[in-house]
Amino acid sequence: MKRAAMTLLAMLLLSACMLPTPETATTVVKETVVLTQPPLPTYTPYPTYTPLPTYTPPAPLPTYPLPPTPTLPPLPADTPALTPVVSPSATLATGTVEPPTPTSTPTPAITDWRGEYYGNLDLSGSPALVRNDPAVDFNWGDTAPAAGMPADGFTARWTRDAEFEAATYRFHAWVDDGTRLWVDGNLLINAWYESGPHAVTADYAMVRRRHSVEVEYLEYGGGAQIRFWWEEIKSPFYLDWKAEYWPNRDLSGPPALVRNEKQVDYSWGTYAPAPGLPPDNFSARWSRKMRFESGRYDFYALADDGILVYVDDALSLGAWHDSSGDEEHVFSLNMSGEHELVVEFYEHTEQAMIRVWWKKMSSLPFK
Ligand SMILES: [Ca+2]
Ligand SMILES: [Ca+2]
Repeated sequence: MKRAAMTLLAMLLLSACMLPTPETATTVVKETVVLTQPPLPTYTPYPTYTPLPTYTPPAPLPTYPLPPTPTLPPLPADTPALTPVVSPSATLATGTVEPPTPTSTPTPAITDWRGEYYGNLDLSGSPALVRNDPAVDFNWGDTAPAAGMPADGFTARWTRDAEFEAATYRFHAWVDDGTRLWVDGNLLINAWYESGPHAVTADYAMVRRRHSVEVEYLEYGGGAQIRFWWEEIKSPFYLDWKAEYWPNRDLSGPPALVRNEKQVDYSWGTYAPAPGLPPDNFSARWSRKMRFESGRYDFYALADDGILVYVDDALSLGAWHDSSGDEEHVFSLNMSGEHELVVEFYEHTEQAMIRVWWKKMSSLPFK
């Protein structure tokens, strides 16, 4: 009896569901409309121009921060020569002049690193200690770095100038807790956090000249150590373009800067291409090997000022003269397989920019 009632209830529910309700009818109509719509057009994919580089818009001008002004040690207050003005009425007994109290202790001669030590976590205020450090190579353990300094919760800064060659350098730090490295005001290592001993490194292509190097150190607690050094990378690998820069207009002498660059696409304006290079009267060469799908390519170039483009040692574009950069140079070549590309550039005065790019125009070579 109970089962019969359940069966009856189920049948009633089923039939109720099968009854076309207004909502169901609407749904069916909607589905019909959708089904009768014409099929979406199929989009043929864009022809792939591999291995063309992606045409990213010109990068915003990098900021070239000026090298930080070195903070000179405060000059010891000179004891002024005592030249009391003796008026005829003055007596020698009342003419005693107190020499001024020196306002700071003289800084020792800095021949290596200028080390500044702070009894706080953010290098704030006047350093508790300034001294010459022959090397940034310390393991203080649980002790203070100097008398009058706390064993925990201190910071330090070492600064010096040093000569570098036109090469890529690897900067190393082995540190507990944190460190930051600045070269010419550029932050290369930012490891400002609590940590046990650990290694941090940064690679940087240096302009051949003197540079300011600044190492900051942070000790929260526990052990305290830092060792900092650098080495020249003898055989750097240029993944993209090998870029070389000269501080003259004719690419003469050894380059002042050699580094990898992703593209030949710069608008330097009136700025130098890198700190340490001049903003005017410089030159550059970009070279790379690239593999091209077979076909005809159009090459484009803009330059302010002069530009030469070589493909497999053959001069393909020669515009070695001052220019405002408005003239778009175009030349066409049949390319297949690996080719060597070389772009040379010079900047005379005022604005400076260069852009080189290409497009595959056809898979069929032209005659
Ligand atoms: Ca520590
Ligand atoms: Ca110019």
